[in-house]
Amino acid sequence: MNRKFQEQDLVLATHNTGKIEEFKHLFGEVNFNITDIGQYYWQPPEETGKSFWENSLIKAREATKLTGLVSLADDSGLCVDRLKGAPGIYSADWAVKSNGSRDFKFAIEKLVREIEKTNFENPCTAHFICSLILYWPDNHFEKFEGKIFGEIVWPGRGEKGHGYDPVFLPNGYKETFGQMDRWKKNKISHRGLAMDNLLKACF
Ligand code: ITT
Repeated sequence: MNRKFQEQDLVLATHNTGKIEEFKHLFGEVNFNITDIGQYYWQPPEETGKSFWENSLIKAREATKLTGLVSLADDSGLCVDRLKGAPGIYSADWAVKSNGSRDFKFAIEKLVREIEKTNFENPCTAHFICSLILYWPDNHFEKFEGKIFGEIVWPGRGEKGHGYDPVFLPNGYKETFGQMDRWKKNKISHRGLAMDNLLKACF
């Protein structure tokens, strides 16, 4: 039996504005407060886990410790079959430039370079994963996952979304996530699917 969320406040344990907008849209109208962790003095913890689950748990636990609130954390990434699942849990790291800033054009260029080294044949299959943890102050947590399968296409298409969206074409669609209406993406995406499971189980 999953624990139900019955509190007045929920904190989103992420700095990623793309994720925050998607979460708020997925929750829709709610009768509790949704707070961004940016309102606190939040030093994002080192993501030292070996899996999406472990990293999501690290972020959720730290956010709850800091705020005293139930937190929702997301660890997600893109897994390319040709690259044995890379960038995977390192998806955000691939965007970090030598000056420390994040640039997803740079990450996508690296992704394409790595794929081109593999003498791939189309389609270049890949999936996005989202691992969510809902974490309570008494250390109880519930976990949920969503995956969406598709392929990598380049050059990237579309200006919408965030991260690797322009190069991800979900199976059964003609538009990349970068071209798709963002709320349409949100319904079918790894995050949308994981949130669907979470909402049914805990809300
Ligand atoms: P937080 O840890 O603060 O949540 P982050 O961006 O560092 O933010 P992750 O460690 O989970 O988040 O890294 C996930 C990366 O995977 C993210 O930065 C994107 O590059 C990519 N990613 C995840 N979901 C995505 C989506 O819906 N569309 C495009 N790229 C996505």
